[in-house]
Amino acid sequence: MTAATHTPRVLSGIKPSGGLTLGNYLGAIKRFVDMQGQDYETIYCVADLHAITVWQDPAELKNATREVAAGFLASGIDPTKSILFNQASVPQHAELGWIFNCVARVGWMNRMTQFKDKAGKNSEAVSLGLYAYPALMAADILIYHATHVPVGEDQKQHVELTRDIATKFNNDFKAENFFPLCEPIIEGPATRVMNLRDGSKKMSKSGESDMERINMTDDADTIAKKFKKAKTDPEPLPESLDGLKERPEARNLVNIYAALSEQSSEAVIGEFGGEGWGKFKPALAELAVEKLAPISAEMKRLMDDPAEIDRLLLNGSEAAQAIAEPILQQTYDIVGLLRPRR
Ligand code: AQP
Repeated sequence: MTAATHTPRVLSGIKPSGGLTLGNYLGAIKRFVDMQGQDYETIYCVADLHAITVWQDPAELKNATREVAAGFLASGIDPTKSILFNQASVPQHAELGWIFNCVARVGWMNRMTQFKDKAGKNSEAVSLGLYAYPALMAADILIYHATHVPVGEDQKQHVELTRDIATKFNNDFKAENFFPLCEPIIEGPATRVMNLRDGSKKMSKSGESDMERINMTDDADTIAKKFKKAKTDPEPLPESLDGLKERPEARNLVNIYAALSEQSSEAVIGEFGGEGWGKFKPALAELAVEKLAPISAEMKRLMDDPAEIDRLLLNGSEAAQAIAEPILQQTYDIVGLLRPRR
């Protein structure tokens, strides 16, 4: 049995585990929007099943799910061009996820650095779901036979694991090429946006302090304040990129500027090399406000009509299931799972 041939298919998602950050925007959403206009079939999901691998307040989760959907839509994901849905409304993800739990090896999971980072010293007490998360992520991708996965740098290892799972499944069940070997797409100057207070950590939704991240819904004053207080060093910006090698915080701010202004980090250094932070930080804040303010205004408008967001997500979930269900049924047949029918 071989995989159906189809146009290159893109799958990616974001967890509703807190407000969207500039890291999510530059590392993921902005690139999802760019791929929509190219020669791909694009499928994007709000990964609510991944969010609950750590505690989420049930009273907040539905709202957070709609807010991530609003973030996608406000940034330019067009439901007539892309399929947009929330993961819990397409049960085929979880069903294939279980099969992949039985394909993936414990030794593979033990090597996942994101689990080690998130579990920290507390690894005995975290949920089994947090440990198994990458197998569900593999299912998110492979339930659509997706071929391309745009992600930030932090997710590269999970996409590589997805390839390992696909290969082992295809070999174990002698189902040559049934699951394709997907490619991670990690491009541009902002594939790892760093924490504003510590340039060795990535910017995260769930980081401890609000000052370490820019939220997509922050207002202009808050954005200006956060960049002003962002950790830097006393040196002015260097005249060449090489001069940023040992300066993680400075490099991060230059990369953010580059990604927001859609130019290379070299070009930013060309413009600001030799300047001090008193000039660069206000310019960065102004640029971030210019790009984020219209998105956050549109998110607020969309969030005023949750029924409309739900309607769009329902359409997306029907379109997603139309692709996922036949692939799940083929998978069940390959594995030999009985489904008596009337
Ligand atoms: N700092 C970042 N820089 C670049 N890309 C990033 N992404 C996340 N943070 C950055 C990318 O956003 C997509 C969605 O990520 P996710 O929400 O599913 O999971 P995450 O990577 O765990 O994101 P957070 O913000 O760090 O969430 P929490 O704090 O809840 O764990 C992915 O493509 C990711 O690479």
